[in-house]
Amino acid sequence: MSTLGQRPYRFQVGPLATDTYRETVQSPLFDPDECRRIVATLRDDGWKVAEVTKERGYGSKTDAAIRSASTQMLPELDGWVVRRLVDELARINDETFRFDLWGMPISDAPSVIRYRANEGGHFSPHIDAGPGMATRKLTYVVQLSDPEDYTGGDLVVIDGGHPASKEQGVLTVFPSVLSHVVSPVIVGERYALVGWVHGPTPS
Ligand SMILES: O=C(O)CCC(=O)C(=O)O
Repeated sequence: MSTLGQRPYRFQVGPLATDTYRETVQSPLFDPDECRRIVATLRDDGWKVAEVTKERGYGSKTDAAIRSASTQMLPELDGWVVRRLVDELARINDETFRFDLWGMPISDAPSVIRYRANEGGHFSPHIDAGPGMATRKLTYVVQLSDPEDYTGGDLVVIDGGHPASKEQGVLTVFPSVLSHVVSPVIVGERYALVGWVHGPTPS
């Protein structure tokens, strides 16, 4: 018997759930027509420059060398898009990750990210969880663009997992602690629906 804090603690032999930290799960979520409908709800004047977290997680800043993209929150957070997304994320979490989750805070609500070739659209390698965003557990990305509409713009989960499908409407989910990158868009533009599911404890 050992103690951790005040509690008696016994080391246990048992399965460790660490494998789920290296998974990337993909699943078709919307058909091409639905993807076009989602993009059509976005406001032309709704785009903001997408930011990156400052060193040590306190606040955010723009830095086009790290990330060049525009973002806007989904205009409808209580409609069919989010309902379908939430149902599928819950199913995937129950089946694969089994993280303790409490949901999506409004400050991290589903947003559409736009990467344009003529703006050098990309996102350098990064992780989504850490200081200032410690309760992010799962990152999700839905490809809203037809892959014929752009070249480059590949989402690659570097630290484990599989390369993300570029197929329109496919949802990719992975633990927010995994490092990932969006390669530069060379031609055209790419839209992706991106967000995070949070849990009660820091990652
Ligand atoms: O656009 C993507 O595919 C991923 C975006 C991303 O990595 C992020 O917002 O953290």
